[in-house]
Amino acid sequence: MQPFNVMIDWNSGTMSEGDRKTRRVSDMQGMYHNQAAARDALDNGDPKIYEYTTIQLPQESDHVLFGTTTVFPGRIGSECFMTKGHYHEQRATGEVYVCFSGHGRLIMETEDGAGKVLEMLPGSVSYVPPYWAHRVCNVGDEPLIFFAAFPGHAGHDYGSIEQSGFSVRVERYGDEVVVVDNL
Ligand code: PAN
Ligand code: ZN
Repeated sequence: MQPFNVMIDWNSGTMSEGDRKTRRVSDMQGMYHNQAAARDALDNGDPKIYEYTTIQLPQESDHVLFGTTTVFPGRIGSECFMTKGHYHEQRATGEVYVCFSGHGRLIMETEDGAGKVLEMLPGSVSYVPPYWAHRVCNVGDEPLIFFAAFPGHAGHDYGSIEQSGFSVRVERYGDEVVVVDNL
């Protein structure tokens, strides 16, 4: 394989190569705590929650996959727009998130019951260690744009999160951001 460049447009978070996916409320059924608010959002235009691009490379451990994500600002009820979140299928793979613009929270947890929430802001580089599920919430009024890199063989396990969710959620009231237990 030959080395190559890709270009990232930091205003939008789009990348010159790779497969861009859009996630709307309809793609995240049951993930927001306030189900009535989620239904309202669905009936009112099914807003875009986030978009992400992943470079197309062999999904092998010798390679490093990378991509950008743009989480749009907004809330479903009080809960901030967020990514679906996932474990890596190969649990023993980590990831690096580099935030370029906007303001967010990175929610992480393990199957052993450990949890951690980190702030994401321009210049923050967050390390997601192996075994930690991860989800990003936009707590600001601007798009939250970040870059991610992870081992090629990581794979994505969305099912575990779809079934049991994360143990906390991030809500915003006025300018106050709160992390609430999902009981
Ligand atoms: C990221 C995520 C991206 C979208 O590249 O895939 O932010 O979030 P979901 O995958 O949870 O929909 C990553 O963590 N890759 O491993
Ligand atoms: Zn990941």
